[in-house]
Amino acid sequence: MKTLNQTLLSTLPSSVDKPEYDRSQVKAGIVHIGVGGFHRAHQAMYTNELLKQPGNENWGICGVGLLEANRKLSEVLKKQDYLYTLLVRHSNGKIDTKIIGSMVDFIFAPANKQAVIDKLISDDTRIVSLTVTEGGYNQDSETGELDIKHADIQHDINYPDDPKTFYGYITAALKARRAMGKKAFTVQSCDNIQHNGSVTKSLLLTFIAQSDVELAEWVKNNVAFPNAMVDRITPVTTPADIDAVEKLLGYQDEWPITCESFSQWVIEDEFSDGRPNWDAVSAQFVPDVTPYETMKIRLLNAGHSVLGLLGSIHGYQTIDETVSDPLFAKYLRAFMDEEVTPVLAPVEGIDLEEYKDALLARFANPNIKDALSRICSETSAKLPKFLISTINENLAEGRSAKLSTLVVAAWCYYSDKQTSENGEALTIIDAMQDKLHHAAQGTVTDSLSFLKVKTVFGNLSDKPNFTETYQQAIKDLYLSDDKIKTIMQNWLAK
Ligand code: CS2
Repeated sequence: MKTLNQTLLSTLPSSVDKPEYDRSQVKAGIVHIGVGGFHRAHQAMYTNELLKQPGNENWGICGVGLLEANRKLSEVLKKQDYLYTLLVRHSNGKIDTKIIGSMVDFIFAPANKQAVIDKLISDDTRIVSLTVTEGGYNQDSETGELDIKHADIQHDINYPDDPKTFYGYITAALKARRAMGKKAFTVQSCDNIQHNGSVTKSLLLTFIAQSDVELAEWVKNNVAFPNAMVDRITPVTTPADIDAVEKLLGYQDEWPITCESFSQWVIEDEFSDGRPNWDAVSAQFVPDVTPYETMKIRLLNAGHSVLGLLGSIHGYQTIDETVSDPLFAKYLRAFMDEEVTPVLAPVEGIDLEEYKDALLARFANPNIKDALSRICSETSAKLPKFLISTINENLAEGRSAKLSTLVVAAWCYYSDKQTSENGEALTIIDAMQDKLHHAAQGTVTDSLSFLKVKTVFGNLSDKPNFTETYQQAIKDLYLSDDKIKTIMQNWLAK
């Protein structure tokens, strides 16, 4: 079996969508930290389309993997000349394939830290973009500030020449650029955090100020941190995706990416040293991204968590399976209509009802087998960003947010039991798993035990207008013989 690489490209039929631009001429103007599936389906895809238009060859991507877990990816990409296949799966079963060529280099940081810093200092580098996941920012949920005590952050403050986190790498590079009189690059977050740019700026400035107040001031005045809303559902790659590439295209790609056909990227136009014309390939530049990101994170991402947690307890495996159960679809829609819509500002050019309809249709795509284990992974970093503000804003307006509250209680139950109601073990991936498990186990003696994990829930446990409803939900989950679906039904009827 032939393997995907640069030499193979010219042998593929002209019907295959592949990078026909001269990749040897593409320079990495973008260094991207955190090359997960989402980056490969989203920013790298937009950039690939842009590189097809002449005059953009300064905007290729050099990927960086900071984690030991990125070793395999680094080997696969290198072997494939950084090429990979995108399988765009439509709801009707149609699959569009596209070979992405915008990544022209990849550095596996644990084996070569200095190479990453050198790359960030290079004259070519004008944007450093990030998809390090919500948890990768080491943000304290209660205060929103950088968790300075975190072991990796402490390490990076104490050993600036041996960084582990993006904070350490970016700081080392900006320090050197400043000393060399070079321009600052833009730091562009592409994670699902409201005001992701402003948040990254504030966290990074806090980090830098621990060791160098003057550098922090320079960064504040010279580095742009555009906010952005990013959207494309990208499930974890499975062996079936590898088989699909072999069947459809006749070669072996060890790490293709599957995604839905929908894609959206709305970016604030603030860059320190130029930017690619991503708007020529259907991204949008706007002066203020706030309403878009709030809408997306609170409806789509929170909606995913609602289905993920409740569906896991029931024993479902994927989002499409869960939402095709009419009760789950009804619950999700009621959550969106009754608890999220009232706290959203209108978004210019977007009909919210249509947006919600479209979300339900996207979730129902039977060809996107988005595992609930992916959706529920790192829930402790996600819920504070996706759901807790919705709850707080409803409470402030005198509403109960009962459907969201049941989800929080269900998360307690899920963390406690760690099995579905059929007795199957759940795959739980969460940096706070042990702490949450322990807190959830305390529910039998203190019904608010789980909520008292303040780094996740802030002061929710001190709000009687929340805890009353929460305790009722806990009672239903723990003390009644009802299954989750009956409980959901009852809560919808409340
Ligand atoms: C998901 C996202 O688990 C999650 O956080 O909601 O990965 C979601 O699929 C993407 O944000 C879609 O744009």
